[in-house]
Amino acid sequence: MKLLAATTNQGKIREISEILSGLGISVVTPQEINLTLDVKEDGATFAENAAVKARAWSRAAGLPAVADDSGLCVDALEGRPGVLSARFSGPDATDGKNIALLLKLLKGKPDRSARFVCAAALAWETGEVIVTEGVYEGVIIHEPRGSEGFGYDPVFLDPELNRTLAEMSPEEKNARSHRKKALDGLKALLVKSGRLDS
Ligand code: ITT
Repeated sequence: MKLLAATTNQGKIREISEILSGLGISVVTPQEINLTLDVKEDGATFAENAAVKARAWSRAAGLPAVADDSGLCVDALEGRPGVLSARFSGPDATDGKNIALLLKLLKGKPDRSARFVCAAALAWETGEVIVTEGVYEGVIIHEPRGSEGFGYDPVFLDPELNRTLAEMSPEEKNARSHRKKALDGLKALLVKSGRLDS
């Protein structure tokens, strides 16, 4: 089965490819097939945005496509940045600016609990789409730690391991992350429907 990783985020591409490896699925990237697409993400939920992205990329590529819409939901910020995580600090957002804004908004707030949410959508060229979700609970620390991963990883601490996601190897993050849980859900649905061998 040939599957397009329907994302422009290199961090996601690395993780999706690694998590889906060994299943007899050949993951191709937009770069590899010379495809660019700007999909409007104006859904209110991760699931809606993931489905819109998966359908659009699948149609454009003529291939089944897996899209990921994900983000960080912080309790003390009423769930923000949520679906706006990528552009939290504005149109010129970078991971560094997003983290700086997050730490500024949390200054003096005792509740540092947060979760990463990932909706994974798999769309076929027919427009059929399935969506699953995964959640990773953690806390936001006061200073970035570690250099692995991407996005908010340096400030997201796994309380059980007492390490940030940026202090974990890719294998460690991919064994427990919100993305891993969402993609495992997709795999299970594919096996159940007979589209993938278990
Ligand atoms: P695509 O839409 O092309 O997939 P994007 O980065 O714009 O790329 P999203 O709209 O889903 O994707 O935004 C997700 C953002 O949430 C991402 O840019 C990070 O800031 C954050 N994020 C999601 N998963 C993360 C993870 O595993 N580690 C750190 N930050 C993450």
